[in-house]
Amino acid sequence: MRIYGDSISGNCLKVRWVAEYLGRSFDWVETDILKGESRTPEFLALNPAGQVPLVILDDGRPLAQSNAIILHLAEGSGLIPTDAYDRARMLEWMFWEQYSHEPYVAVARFQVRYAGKPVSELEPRLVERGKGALQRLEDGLALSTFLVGDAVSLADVALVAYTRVAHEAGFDLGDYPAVAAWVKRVEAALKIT
Ligand SMILES: N[C@@H](CCC(=O)N[C@@H](CS)C(=O)NCC(=O)O)C(=O)O
Repeated sequence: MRIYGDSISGNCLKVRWVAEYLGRSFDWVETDILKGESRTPEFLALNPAGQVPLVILDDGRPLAQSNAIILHLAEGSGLIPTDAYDRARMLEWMFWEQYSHEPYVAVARFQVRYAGKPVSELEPRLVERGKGALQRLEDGLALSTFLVGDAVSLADVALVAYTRVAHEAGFDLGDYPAVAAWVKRVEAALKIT
């Protein structure tokens, strides 16, 4: 399997972490999005969306979208609950991550860390929505060890990716103690350093 990814991207790291956790062998093809390497004609032939992560499976089939990729890689593993309702709850968190967390927390981080914007100049709506997403996580984790019950799942993988670096956008995880403790638990469970 070949994974095209940029190591600065949480979406790409999700794929790397799941592949490593499951002991899958892969070649990592570092693809620098800041240099436009996901927009070259060669890359667009592999993924017309022009984005990483992208995997080329062992049989040559391509697959994009981080959460679709990790779902495929983890099929049949302990990272996906067997109970149908719990599996759907895992997906609930993963869809929420893409629409209501990543567009604020990850975008704010990109603007500060990689585009050089001061935190004070972030669009207020981005900050407000990012804080709202972190509070939603805090509430969801108040009574449980992981996002879906007592075992680490793809929901945790998807949501830890940008939450663990939220401070790079000026968010203070000290305001969200359950989230801060959960980040450490997920990093330990997945052996992320
Ligand atoms: N929803 C997609 C987002 C993919 C995405 O936006 N990738 C970014 C890096 S995080 C990218 O490739 N940006 C480069 C570009 O669009 O040119 C996923 O979860 O994989």
